[in-house]
Amino acid sequence: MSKITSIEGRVLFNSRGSKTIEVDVKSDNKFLGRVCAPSGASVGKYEATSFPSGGPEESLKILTQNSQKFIGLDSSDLKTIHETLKSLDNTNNYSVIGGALAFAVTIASMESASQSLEQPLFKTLSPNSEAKCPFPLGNILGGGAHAGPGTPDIQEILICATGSKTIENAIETNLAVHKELRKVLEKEDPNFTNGRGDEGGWAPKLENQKALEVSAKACENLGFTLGKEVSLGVDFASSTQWNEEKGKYIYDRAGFENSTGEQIDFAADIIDKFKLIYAEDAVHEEAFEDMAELTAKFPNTLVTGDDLTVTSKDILTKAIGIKACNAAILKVNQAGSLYDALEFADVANQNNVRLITSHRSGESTDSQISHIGIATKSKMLKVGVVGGERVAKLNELLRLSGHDFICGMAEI
Ligand code: 2PG
Ligand code: MG
Repeated sequence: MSKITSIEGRVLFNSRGSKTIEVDVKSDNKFLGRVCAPSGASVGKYEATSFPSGGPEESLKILTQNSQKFIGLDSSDLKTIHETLKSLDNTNNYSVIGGALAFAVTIASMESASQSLEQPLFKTLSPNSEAKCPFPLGNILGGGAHAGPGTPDIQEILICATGSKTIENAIETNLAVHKELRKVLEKEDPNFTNGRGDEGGWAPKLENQKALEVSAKACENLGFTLGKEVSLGVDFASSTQWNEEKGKYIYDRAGFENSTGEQIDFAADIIDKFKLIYAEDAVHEEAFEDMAELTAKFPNTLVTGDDLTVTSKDILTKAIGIKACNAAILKVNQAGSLYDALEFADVANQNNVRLITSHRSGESTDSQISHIGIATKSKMLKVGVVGGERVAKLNELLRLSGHDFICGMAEI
């Protein structure tokens, strides 16, 4: 058992250039766990608040004023560390201390404990289970809240090398599709600037259907059959389009509106036509019944909740009750602390809801989420395809597989 001997933080920047908080937890004066919190652009209504009203500086001040409460704790005792945070903030959305602080303190403690135990983080989080590698799921074309005017309303078109037998091949295949898509886009529009969205996916001036077609074309050009070697996914991020007052989904960029029924058909047509393996937030964050309709219709697609389930075990339990989804995103900072997120993972795994551990659009170069994906038995790891802060997570999977820590790919 190693004891926390120091804990300190600092304010620095994420991949979008926004301020965030980083925390260093040291055990036995030498084992360092360092974690920097990410943040989202398309944020669910019921997510933990990233920072209190005073921003990252206020979270840092709270940490500094309360650091003594963590000194002497066993750095691997996640529950006690979580409870210490809860003693500073008993709100259910971390609005007092900020979910980003809860994220950084809990993961940095477990990282520090792993250093002292001389084992990878995923083993500290899940000591007894067989480690499988999640399939990387990456953004190849972006729009919505992650890219500017003229791009698709749909937030993300994703690639997953579903036919790959190794992590090396899966990563290489995703990279090849991303590269080929650039060529297809340059042919389609000679003025395409090679601009990319927040997560490294291309950000062309195209409407939704065309964006999906060019993505499929890139796969075909490489000799791949959709649904075989590779599969496409979509994060509709539909809460971005949802207009509560009108009771409609407004597709500003493409210039149409969908009633709730039309939105279900819109998503279903895309799932069918492009044989999607993965469909995230196809309806808005409170449309549980509509999601259930899609889940019943597409048993072979991961009909996934993100803003819908916000890594909350209570909301997931509600979703399970009405079979709203068969898969769910796990983002630790949506929940706040790692303890909260692991509880959510247990509920998902006990109820056959497949997990996808995910990055945020504003990221750090840390790679602990790769370990969290393995430890939670996630089927996929949604971390992008290119960009230093995205590749850091993929490279960590390669490092672990190179050491024989992981045996085989997860079964989707
Ligand atoms: C999402 C995420 C990550 P953000 O909606 O799934 O891709 O985006 O971090 O902006 O919420
Ligand atoms: Mg999403």
